[in-house]
Amino acid sequence: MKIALIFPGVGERGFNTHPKAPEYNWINHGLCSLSACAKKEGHLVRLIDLRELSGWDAFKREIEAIRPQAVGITMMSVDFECAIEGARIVKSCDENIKVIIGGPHPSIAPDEVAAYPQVDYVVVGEGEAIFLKLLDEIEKGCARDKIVTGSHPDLDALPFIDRELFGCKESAIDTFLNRPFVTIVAGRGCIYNCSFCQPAERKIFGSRVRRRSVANVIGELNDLRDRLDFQSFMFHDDCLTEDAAWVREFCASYKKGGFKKPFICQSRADIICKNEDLVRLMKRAGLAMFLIGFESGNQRMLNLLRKGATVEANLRAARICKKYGIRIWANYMLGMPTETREEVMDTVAMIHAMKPYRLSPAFFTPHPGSDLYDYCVKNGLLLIKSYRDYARSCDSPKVKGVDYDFVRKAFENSKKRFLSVRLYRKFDFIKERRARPALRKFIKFLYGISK
Ligand code: B12
Repeated sequence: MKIALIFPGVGERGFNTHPKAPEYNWINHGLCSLSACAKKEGHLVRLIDLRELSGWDAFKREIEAIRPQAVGITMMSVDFECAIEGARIVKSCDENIKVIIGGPHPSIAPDEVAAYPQVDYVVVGEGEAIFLKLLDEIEKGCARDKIVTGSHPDLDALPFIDRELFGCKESAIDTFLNRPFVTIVAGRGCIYNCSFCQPAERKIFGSRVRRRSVANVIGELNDLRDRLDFQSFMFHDDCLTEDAAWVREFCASYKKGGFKKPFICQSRADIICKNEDLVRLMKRAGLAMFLIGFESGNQRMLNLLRKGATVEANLRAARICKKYGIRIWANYMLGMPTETREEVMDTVAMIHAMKPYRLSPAFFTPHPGSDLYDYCVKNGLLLIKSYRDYARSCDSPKVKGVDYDFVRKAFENSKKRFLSVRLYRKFDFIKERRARPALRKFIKFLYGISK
């Protein structure tokens, strides 16, 4: 069968955005995996990446040129409108083309997606096996329910993803990482229970984490070395370091395989604090940066987020990374429900105290399928009106009660170097624990006069 896979990732930044931000030309692993499986079965697969197109007319021309029998569209909540519009245009070209939609949003809210007449099938969860089954049934002309549920595959049994679908080109997330840069998914699922994410991810990947064997991942890296001569890579896993034994085995095999290229991955403050030896081992194997969701510098907020970490652990984790020369990409959020100005400033103070290599602030965004989203709905706090507002940037208010003018200023200030931070750097005594409340007060004072 001739299939078109569609990446509608223009919800946040619009068309023609492909080269503008590094992560905006990253491949989509879900589609690449579906493509590898479909090609293995002999199907012809083409990609339409909306980020590369000038607009909907160009999309229509692509569909008319490819004339697929079926299209597979992936969908995050932020891309809802683009995915649905894409499906409408597909049907306007030829109503016999079957439209199959899967991904995070359809897995969380299948009925909402199935309500659209231009959608033939909505896939809940992981799609490899069910996608092939649907293609087979479409070919044979069988009918079945509109909403279908996928199954959790044995990841080692899947073919390596089809990176060629996206032309293998991915920009490095930072200039210190050389190109060719590649992204890898070593496992699926997350054991943690953060309220801003779960239970949504469990609905896609199940409650257990399934990780590929180290040998399988090394096999893919060997392949990528031979074919692309990659110079650096990133693990996309939600929390690679959650399985310390896996990471230890990986580091040993990576070194044994003669790999020396730097890699980066996500981790958590509590894990870093509890496993300093693991951090040292990873550094020796090539770890160049940890992306860490510190999220907040206020304990009440960390508890609300069910982060399972403390402010003290956040600060300690940052110190451990610095000790081993590991760069920190600090993810944090401002504007949580019920968060006070003082609590927002606690995060600003924490970030200034950490002085991470990279700052990655986000306006808290309640995502459908998460407990904090439900909390916002239940308490009448949800202000999001358009799917595009599910982006982490902030063009319009997301949560009732949040003073966005204040949060915007705090957001900007979190990225600035305060005088107090320079003092903090200079005078060791301020680094002492006892002095921290005073430092916090000082930062709040400075913030007050800078308003
Ligand atoms: C890598 C990643 C990114 C990359 C995306 C790169 C890219 N080009 O796709 C970057 C950093 C750019 C990114 C950005 C954003 N992301 Co993101 N991201 C991830 C992450 C960590 C991994 C994705 C991944 O590769 N998963 C592994 C693959 C195999 O799984 P999959 O894509 O879900 O695909 C499987 C199934 O969903 C299904 N499936 C998917 N599509 C289809 C299509 C069909 C036809 C079928 C049958 C099946 C199917 O089958 C696939 C194979 O089993 C996930 C968390 C996670 N663990 O998945 C978050 C996640 C997807 N991101 C999320 C969010 C919120 C965002 C942002 C909105 C954040 C922001 N900046 O504001 C943006 C959106 C930008 C966009 N639209 O491109 C949320 C989505 C929540 C939601 N309700 O939509 C997630 C789930 C994180 C979370 N827990 O909150 N992200």
